[in-house]
Amino acid sequence: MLEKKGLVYRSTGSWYEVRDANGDFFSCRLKGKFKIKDLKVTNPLAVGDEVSFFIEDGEEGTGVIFEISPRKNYIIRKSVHKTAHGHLLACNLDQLVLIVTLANPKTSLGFIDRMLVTAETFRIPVLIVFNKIDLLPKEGIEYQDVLIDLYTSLGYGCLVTSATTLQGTDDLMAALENKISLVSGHSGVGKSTLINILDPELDLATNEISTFANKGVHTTTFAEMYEIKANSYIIDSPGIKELGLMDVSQSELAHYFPEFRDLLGECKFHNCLHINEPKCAVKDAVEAGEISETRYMSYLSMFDNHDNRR
Ligand SMILES: Nc1nc2c(ncn2[C@@H]2O[C@H](COP(=O)(O)OP(=O)(O)OP(=O)(O)O)[C@@H](O)[C@H]2O)c(=O)[nH]1
Ligand SMILES: [Mg+2]
Ligand SMILES: [Zn+2]
Repeated sequence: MLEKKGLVYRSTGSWYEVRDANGDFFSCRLKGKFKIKDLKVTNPLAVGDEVSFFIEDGEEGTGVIFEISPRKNYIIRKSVHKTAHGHLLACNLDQLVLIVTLANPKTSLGFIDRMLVTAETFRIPVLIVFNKIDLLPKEGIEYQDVLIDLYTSLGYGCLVTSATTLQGTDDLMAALENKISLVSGHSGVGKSTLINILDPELDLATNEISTFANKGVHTTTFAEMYEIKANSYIIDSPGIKELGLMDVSQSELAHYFPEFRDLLGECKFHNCLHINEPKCAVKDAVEAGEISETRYMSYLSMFDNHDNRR
């Protein structure tokens, strides 16, 4: 029996593709009765996890995972099927690359802000990529510039791309260097198309928007990691329709809005929730135009998410 360590590159239900330090791949199962402490999840393992596995004599190429190394961070959403549980999207990330578009299928600010809050729970840096610029009319570009100003001022990276004209794709490649990046966003925004431009050899499946918009079909159906360049890893993942927050209580929520965070000591009540309390520094800042109204609306929407009450 041989013991090895490796990185999970792909997870498809009960099988995991794991790459060891030599670059060899092994198809692994989890050892029976695998329990993860303190984390209620529908998938115990995700892409980006570091695992220890053993290979039984005579079983070349397949292995059994018996340990998951402690995670430095992860991106998690509420499970669509079991709402008390989370679903891990990916683990041990250096950055989240959030692909959005103001063209079709248009990404809402509410969705962007939810993704940002999720990343903020572990302070994972976020790069927001505004794709499909080739399809935007002039007014759309002006509005996009307003959003870029807003999110840049909050400390998030922003990039404008087009998979059609290749605008911004060199900058995107540069932003991925020497990092493990999760690429996420709605279905059809162009995640796989952009990754194919960065590494044409991958030849990932992509699809016309009409096919999934009508049937709700996602072209990419599971997350998979690719080394697009030495030491630059990118994880393509299935589109997300709605992002249910996990592990974010009402009292913590404001801490995950960087522009609120800076004001939290200035509210009259130390336990202010910034909803209808008097002398609230956050609400005052919204009224003074120092905090964006759209961000405050997103805060209220996430706050009202009943499942988060605790
Ligand atoms: N005009 C234009 N079309 C684009 C651009 N980027 C992607 N597309 C098109 O958008 C459609 C969807 O692209 P995909 O790459 O499959 O989208 P995805 O985000 O991977 O979708 P899922 O895998 O379902 O999550 C395809 O028809 C692409 O050709 C762009 O910058 N401009
Ligand atoms: Mg895809
Ligand atoms: Zn307040």
